[in-house]
Amino acid sequence: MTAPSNAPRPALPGVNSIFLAGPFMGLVDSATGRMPDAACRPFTVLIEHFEQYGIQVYNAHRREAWGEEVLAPAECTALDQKEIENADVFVAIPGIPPSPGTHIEMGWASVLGKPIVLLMEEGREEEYGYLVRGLGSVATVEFVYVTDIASALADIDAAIRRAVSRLPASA
Ligand code: 5HM
Repeated sequence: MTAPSNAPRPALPGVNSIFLAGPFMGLVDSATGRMPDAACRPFTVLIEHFEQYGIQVYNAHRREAWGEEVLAPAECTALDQKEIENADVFVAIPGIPPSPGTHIEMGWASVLGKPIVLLMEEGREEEYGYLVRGLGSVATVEFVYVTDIASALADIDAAIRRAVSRLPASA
C-alpha cells in the first residue's frame, strides 16, 4: 500500500500548459498602437488565474506587448502553431466580430486533437459561425457562456477539467 501524498491536488489535473487565443489586431487602437486596458483585461485576468496554479500560459497578446511589438506574419504564425502543439489545453475567445487569427487557431487545435474550451458571449450564441458552434461534433470542445470573464473563472476551470477528462487515454 502506498502512503497518502501530502501534496495538494492540482486545481487542473494534467494541465501543465494552456494556449490562450482571442481577438488581437481588431482591438489594437490605431492611435496608440496598443490594445486599450479594457480590451487586455480578459487576457490578463485569465493569464494571472492560470499562472497562479503554476500553469505555463502561451499568449501572443502578451508576447507581442499588446500590439506594441507585433511580430511578422510568418514569425507569429509558425510560433503560434508550435505553441498550440505544445499546449495541453487550448482556450479561446472566438470574438464578436470574429477574430480571423483565432479561427485559424481553433482549426489547428481541433485537428491536433487538443481539448478546447471556447469562451462565448452570453446571449449572442447565434452570432457565432456555424463551424464554431458545430466544432464539438469533430473535436473535444466545451463551451462556456460568459458575460464577465473574471466572474466566470470557476466555470472555465470546470470546463477545462471536463474537456481534459473527455480525451481518450492515449491522447
Ligand atoms: O486576427 P487576429 O489578430 O484577431 O488574431 C488573433 C490570434 O492570432 C491570436 O489568438 C494570436 O495567437 C494570433 N496572432 C498572433 O499571434 C495574431 C496576430 C495579428 O493578427 C499576431 N500574432 N501579430
